[in-house]
Amino acid sequence: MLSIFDTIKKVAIKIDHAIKTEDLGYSDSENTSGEEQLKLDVKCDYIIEQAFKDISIVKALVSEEKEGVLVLHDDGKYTICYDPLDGSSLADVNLSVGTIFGIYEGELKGENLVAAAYVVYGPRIELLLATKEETPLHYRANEGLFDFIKEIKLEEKGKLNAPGGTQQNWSGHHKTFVDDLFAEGYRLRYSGGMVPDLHQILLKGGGIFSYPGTSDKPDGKLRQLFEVIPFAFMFEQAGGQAVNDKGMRLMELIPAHPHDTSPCFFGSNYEINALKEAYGVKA
Ligand code: AHM
Ligand code: MG
Repeated sequence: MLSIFDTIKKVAIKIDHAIKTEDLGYSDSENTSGEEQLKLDVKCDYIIEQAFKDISIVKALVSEEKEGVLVLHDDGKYTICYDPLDGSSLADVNLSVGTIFGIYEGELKGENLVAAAYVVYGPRIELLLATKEETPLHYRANEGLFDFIKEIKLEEKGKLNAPGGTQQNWSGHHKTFVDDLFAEGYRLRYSGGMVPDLHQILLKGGGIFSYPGTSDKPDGKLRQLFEVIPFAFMFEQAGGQAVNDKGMRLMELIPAHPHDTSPCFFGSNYEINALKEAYGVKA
């Protein structure tokens, strides 16, 4: 596993360089979800593929930017599912973007995720690593290397509200839930990039990020293997919760297809309990 984490650190530095120097225009292709790919999406995907291809414990790679599974080593142990540049459409307006990694052992489903990591490319490069044994560890890049900052632990209740999805297409009960949080004094913190938005909640001690099912996207937008399950693991390891609109733990998701999506809610305990109540799924 250490060789995987070391590779993630090297990849982070290279992707940061690509963000700062590469063409921000569109490529000629679409990804599996039918979204136009930027040249930068393709470049970051290539950087990751090249970095992992000689790591023998990596059995396969599954990328948000590619269809299917790329087998690297038949006798490898782990499959790495990754989103090379989440929020890439924010790069041209110079907002923060990120890379997300889920490391799975065996069948690709929530309960087989053994570690997760994400990188935020903002004014600085930051990295969170989480394994089953520990609370997430926070690192910051310093001249090409990563300094350990601290362990990340959520409070029981936070102050931040990051409500995703197109409001016009929210359900009535979701709108009421979001409005009630603001009426309670929660502050809006939403950039449109799930990595910096969730990073802010993790580092500031709590709050909630939601990306619900909507009338135009009943299963939400965010992809289970690359986005939802790795962040669900981060939040649970930090002492918070991560559930879908039925109140089910996102770590129990079993995607039928690598690019399946799910409504998702990540937060500290108070907000997720309030969400379950608002959705009538209180456990
Ligand atoms: P991407 O992987 O194509 O960049 O999409 C994921 C991003 C998330 O970072 C963010 O939370 C969400 O899309 C916002 O989407 P929208 O603005 O379409 O609601
Ligand atoms: Mg993404």
